[in-house]
Amino acid sequence: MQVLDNLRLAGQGDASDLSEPSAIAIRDGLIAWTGDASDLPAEFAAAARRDLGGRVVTPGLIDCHTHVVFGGDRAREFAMRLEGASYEDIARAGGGILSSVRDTRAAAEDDLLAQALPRVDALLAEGVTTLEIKSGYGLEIETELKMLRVARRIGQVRAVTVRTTWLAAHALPPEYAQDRAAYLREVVIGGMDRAHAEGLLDAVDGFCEGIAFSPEEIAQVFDHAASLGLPVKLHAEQLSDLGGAALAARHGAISADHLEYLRGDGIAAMAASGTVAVLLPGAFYTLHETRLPPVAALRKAGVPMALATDCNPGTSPLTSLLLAMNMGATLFRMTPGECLAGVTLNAARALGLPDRGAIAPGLRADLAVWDIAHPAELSYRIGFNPLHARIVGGEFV
Ligand code: DI6
Ligand code: FE
Repeated sequence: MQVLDNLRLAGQGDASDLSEPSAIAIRDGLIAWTGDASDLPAEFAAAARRDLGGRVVTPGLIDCHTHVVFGGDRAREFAMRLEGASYEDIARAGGGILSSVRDTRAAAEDDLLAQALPRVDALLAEGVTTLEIKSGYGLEIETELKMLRVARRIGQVRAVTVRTTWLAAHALPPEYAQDRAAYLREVVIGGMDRAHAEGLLDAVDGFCEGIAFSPEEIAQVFDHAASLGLPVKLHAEQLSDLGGAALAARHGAISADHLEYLRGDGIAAMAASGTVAVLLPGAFYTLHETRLPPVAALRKAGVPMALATDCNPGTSPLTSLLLAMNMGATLFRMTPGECLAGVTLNAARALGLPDRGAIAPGLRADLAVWDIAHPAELSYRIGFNPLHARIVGGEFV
């Protein structure tokens, strides 16, 4: 039991709100009470107290969409794109995702972990306490499972909750170039069964795009996920509009992600199903995308919006969730309050985690303590990290 004292709460509703000096009582890793210290219930009177010096406290940040486990890098491809090659050109020529697949297949499990940890540490250094990690650079069962094991090990060697997502439907590997149906059946669906049986899965994702999988193919993947009781989410409308978000919504998806090419029918479907829109400005920026996700229309329709890094070697080599917030504001015109909700409450919803993402009794005591005067500073600054401390399950780390 402990009491954090002399702090100001942000991140509940609009980030422009900042509470009067308050206290948080923590018991068994959960938030037990918050309020004015003079009202502290007697049951916490004997608890150890920690004075936070008037600092701002938010929920621990949640990066709800990453591909942070992968082998190698794609700096050469970055140079090719600057010389004019498009992301799709490179993918169709066997580069892109497939180049990371070669490096990920070749890496030993320990090596893959060693390559991922510096990226993870950069995220944690900015207050991340929950991290989603997708498979999808194996495209064969053993390597997909290896990625998921590495992801789960990250949650053991670092103080962070890791949620793992099956993304075998990320690209078609060359060995199945002549038989897409067999890839879906044997690797995407067969491997999902294996990963689920080994307890390695929290959700199922797919890449619905011309260079990846069609809505009909994704529907098969989603039906199988549903038969295993796994929630689904989708990379949708990133490069074109195939109706992926509406498909995801029809399957009760917890999120649809990217969404630059999303239109009104998809927005209405997401609003009706409560699907979170996960916006990924790092990919928008890296790809020199000019089509903006329809933020104003999502806002108007009441679709919850989250922000994430999409940390991946190709389209978003981004390991800063604070920079994703800044980009959400500056590039996508989200308000600072929406950006903060996007990496806390709505990111928790995008992962199907009702036990976190806000500061309220009964929720996990995952918190971030900041050296800032106002929560909007988290979105306003560029390349500056004001984190004072990270608290995970009630423990300072
Ligand atoms: N969309 C993305 O932005 C990443 N995956 C996806 O489906 C890109 C992955 C990569 O290029 O390695
Ligand atoms: Fe992604």
